[in-house]
Amino acid sequence: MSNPAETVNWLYQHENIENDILNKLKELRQQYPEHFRKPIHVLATVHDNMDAEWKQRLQQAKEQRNGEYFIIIPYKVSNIHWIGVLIKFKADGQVERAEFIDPFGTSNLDVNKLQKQFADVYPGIILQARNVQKQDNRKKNAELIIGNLLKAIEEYQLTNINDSQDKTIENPEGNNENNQYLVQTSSMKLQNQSKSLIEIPQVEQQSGSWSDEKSVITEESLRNMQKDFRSMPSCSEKSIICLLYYLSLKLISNPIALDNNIVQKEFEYLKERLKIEELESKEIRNLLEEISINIKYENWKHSLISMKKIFKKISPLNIHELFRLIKKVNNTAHTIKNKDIIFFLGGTGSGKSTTIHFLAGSKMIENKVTGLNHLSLVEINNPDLKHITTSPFARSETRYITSVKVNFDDVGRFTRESIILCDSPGFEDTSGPEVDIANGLGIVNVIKGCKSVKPVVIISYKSIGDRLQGLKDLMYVLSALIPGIQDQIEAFSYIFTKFPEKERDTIHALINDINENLKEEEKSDRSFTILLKDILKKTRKCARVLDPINDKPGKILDELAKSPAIHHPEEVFQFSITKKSKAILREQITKHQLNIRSATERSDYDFVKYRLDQLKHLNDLFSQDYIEQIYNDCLRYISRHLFEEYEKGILAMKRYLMNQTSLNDEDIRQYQACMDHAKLAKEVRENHLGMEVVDSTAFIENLNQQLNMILKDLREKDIADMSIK
Ligand SMILES: Nc1nc2c(ncn2[C@@H]2O[C@H](COP(=O)(O)OP(=O)(O)OP(=O)(O)O)[C@@H](O)[C@H]2O)c(=O)[nH]1
Ligand SMILES: [Mg+2]
Repeated sequence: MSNPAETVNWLYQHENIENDILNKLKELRQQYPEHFRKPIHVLATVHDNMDAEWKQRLQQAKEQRNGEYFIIIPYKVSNIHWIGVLIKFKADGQVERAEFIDPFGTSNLDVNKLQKQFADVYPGIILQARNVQKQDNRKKNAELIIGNLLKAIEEYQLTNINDSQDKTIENPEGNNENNQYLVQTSSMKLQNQSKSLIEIPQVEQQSGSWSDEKSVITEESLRNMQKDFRSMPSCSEKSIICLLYYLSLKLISNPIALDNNIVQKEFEYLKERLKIEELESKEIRNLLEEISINIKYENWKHSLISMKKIFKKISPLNIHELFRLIKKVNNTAHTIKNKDIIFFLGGTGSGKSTTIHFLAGSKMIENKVTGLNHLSLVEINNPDLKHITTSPFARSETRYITSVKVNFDDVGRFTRESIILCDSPGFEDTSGPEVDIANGLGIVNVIKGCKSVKPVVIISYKSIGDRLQGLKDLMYVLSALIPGIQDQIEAFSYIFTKFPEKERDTIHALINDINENLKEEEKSDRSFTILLKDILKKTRKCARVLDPINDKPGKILDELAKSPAIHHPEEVFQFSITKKSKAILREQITKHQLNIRSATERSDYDFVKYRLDQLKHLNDLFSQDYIEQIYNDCLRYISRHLFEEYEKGILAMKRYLMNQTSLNDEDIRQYQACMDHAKLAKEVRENHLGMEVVDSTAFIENLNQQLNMILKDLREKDIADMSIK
């Protein structure tokens, strides 16, 4: 490997900005050598008016091959306007990520030209815009470029989890995987927050959260796992999440991953914990056997899959994930309280998030990701879009309700008006019970707090193709959510996505055909027929079909701004989740109850408190009678247990003291143990049980009382003896 100090090459005649980059880099390398280990080549400036330079430089970038390396290309758009380009190459010479930084406020950069020539040299790879603070000062412009380029390099090197070597992952699509990886994880931190580093293969039914069978390892999921297990008291669940974290690190070949002994040690600890907590079943024992063998042979992928199965058995609902999603939804609820909103609804993958990006002014280009058609976002200007990601995959991409404020003058309308667009996850339980439950709760919290709501249903070509099955499914959810949908139907709008050019003027006829050929049971589905008639009515003149690449957002925004709304949404919307999610929530609550009972018997009050806190929070969130009943039942159980221990302890002590038999060490230890248990329960008592429940001081008070009684007794005996004398 080359000496890093020599890897900053003065390859070309440089202009000032190159010099500044190199000087800054030198300075940073001295301060933080570890952050800039990999070679970084700064190429000569590209001048926008010199046609061949951009392509030439991109070719030169390829030729620097020496393991993994970064390329920086300064690009002069005009005398006062620079941008910076960063390309990261993998050891095999493939581009791992490519992005450009354009901080100039009034940029007239021709992104299409930049992209097009880039695609000529690196087909299938997208040069993405990194989101940076915008301003118009030339000097600041250069500073921002340098700062952001070097910050990006530092981040990539530090978050080594990005530098996946994919060693253990089968890559069925060959090179496409790289493209997907690039599209999904590179560039804007904005976009890659929840993007996959690696996708774990599907084993059983797909669900969305990281605790499920099919899920992805992302920087965010790793961070969440770490945060989760660190916040938990010792228990099997903690140990499982910790192991999931270790195994995920192993799987992505992270150099900071721990040595195998640590994984092995945690695994042994988990086995012990499962026994202590009486959670071992035959199935779990079999899975543990499998994991044991897989860890031995360093088969991290299968170890991870089996570990996830154990997690699902122990915790069918990932409570941490649920609370996280609900918190995010609450943030959204807070930002749009008392506002007029446009709420986008539709099946998974129908194009809700893409439509919102389009309306908020993002630019996209058409390309393929692992063989699937996709509109990749290449320019995102609205900062609210940072959590709105899109993907061509069947699994649900959006995981919680998010809002975006669009100022009309930012998207080419010369008015001061603004509009709030709300994205939502697809209303199915394919993304896992956590998303479904958080969404069900979120809708009520978010929408009920708004002043008015305009629902926009996104209908993709595919959902018409399946004879509106997707739309029917959506209607079931909507009718549970809006019980009196027939009174609100005027407020609904429809946007059609992904329609091939020649199909666009057939939408009304297609829907009409479906309407005329409804089966009897479909006709009796009132909500569905109401919706279908409304679509027919609203597509009669012309259907609103979206072409996110060539259309301009202004017209649709104007129409949406003028359309009728649902007022008093708090009277119209109600909490609803799927039956399956309901059952899982119940199952988890019952598991909490069992956990609490068994932990109380072991006097493991840290764990008892942890579970009680969760139960209480769930009860506060859902206000469901059965949760409250179980919570109260747990409190009664713990209070009774503490009282029984107390009674047992003081009775024994009383016996000894009254009979004045000598106390041995064991008797004192037993009394002490009872007292300690009550001490451990201090926080449970303070936070849940109430002060009337027995606490540790009662043991001391009892001892004092008994000793006082004995003393009094002795004194009285003494006086009696004296009087006899
Ligand atoms: N050609 C074309 N593709 C689209 C359009 N809208 C969405 N797509 C593509 O369809 C896929 C899914 O789009 P998303 O916007 O992520 O869909 P979503 O409804 O937000 O999906 P979830 O968040 O999973 O519920 C992506 O690959 C998009 O690029 C469109 O109008 N035309
Ligand atoms: Mg989405």
